[in-house]
Amino acid sequence: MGVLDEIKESIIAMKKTESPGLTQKALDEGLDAEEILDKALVPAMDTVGKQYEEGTKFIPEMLIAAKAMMGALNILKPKLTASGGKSQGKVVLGTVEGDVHDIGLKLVGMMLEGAGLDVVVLGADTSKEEFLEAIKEHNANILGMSALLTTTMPEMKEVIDFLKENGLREKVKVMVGGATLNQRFADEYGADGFAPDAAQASVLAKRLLAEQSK
Ligand code: B1M
Repeated sequence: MGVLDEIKESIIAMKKTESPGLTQKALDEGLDAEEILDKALVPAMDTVGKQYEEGTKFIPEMLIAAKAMMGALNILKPKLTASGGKSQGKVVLGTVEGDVHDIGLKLVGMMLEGAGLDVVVLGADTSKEEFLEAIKEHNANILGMSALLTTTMPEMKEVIDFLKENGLREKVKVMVGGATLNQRFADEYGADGFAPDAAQASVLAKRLLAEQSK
């Protein structure tokens, strides 16, 4: 078994003490951080999700697998966040209220940092009031929201409407993402952009910043 398969298996098997070491081994072998992410970490969580759907994994196990994924992701963090340039703009990121999923959010944060943006990660279960305060406090150019549940996705529209009510919608670009989301929902909620994964999130953020400075 190659090291990428070993990492993937360690996450699926919830071995949170093994996944960081194996990830380091992959880097030491010269593998690229993004390749490790795309070929081991992300597919591992997809498998865990499928096992949950099939009833072969349960919530506590999903949680431990998530910890194993975060342990591996933390090893990749310095590579993913290294940009070396001056800040291109500021992004406030959070998962919407009622939703505890934050792995994808953290990953998007790392990729945006790597793309040269200043990133403020508010974390999971962020209320519309917290989003509003953070945008004001940090004078953010972009608000990025994540939602992983079909039940929490509509909260994105609530946040966007709240920004309008408070006169902030024109000042900030809004981007959204999350496994259950797509462009159609993003349009329906009134967001400026949708990205299906973290790599495309950084491309989108740069496009939104360019539009903003026009
Ligand atoms: Co939950 N969960 N979970 N879960 N969980 C899903 C999302 C689910 C699809 C599993 C399944 O059934 N197959 C399902 C949702 C179904 C639906 O709504 N249609 C589900 C469910 C049902 C639940 C609970 C309701 C279970 C229950 O209690 N009965 C519960 C909800 C609790 C709550 O939030 N109120 C729950 C709980 C949990 C855990 C706590 C156990 C754990 C989360 C731990 C944590 O995040 N700290 C967990 C996990 C781990 C998952 C799965 C297995 C993996 C999620 C993940 O981390 N993926 C997930 C199955 C799956 O997605 N395949 C599942 C890896 C991550 C890198 O991908 O987050 O998609 P992702 O992010 C991607 C893109 O979506 C995108 O880029 C990221 C990187 O490429 N992206 C953005 C994300 N945000 C973005 C923002 C952007 C742009 C792109 O711009 C701002």
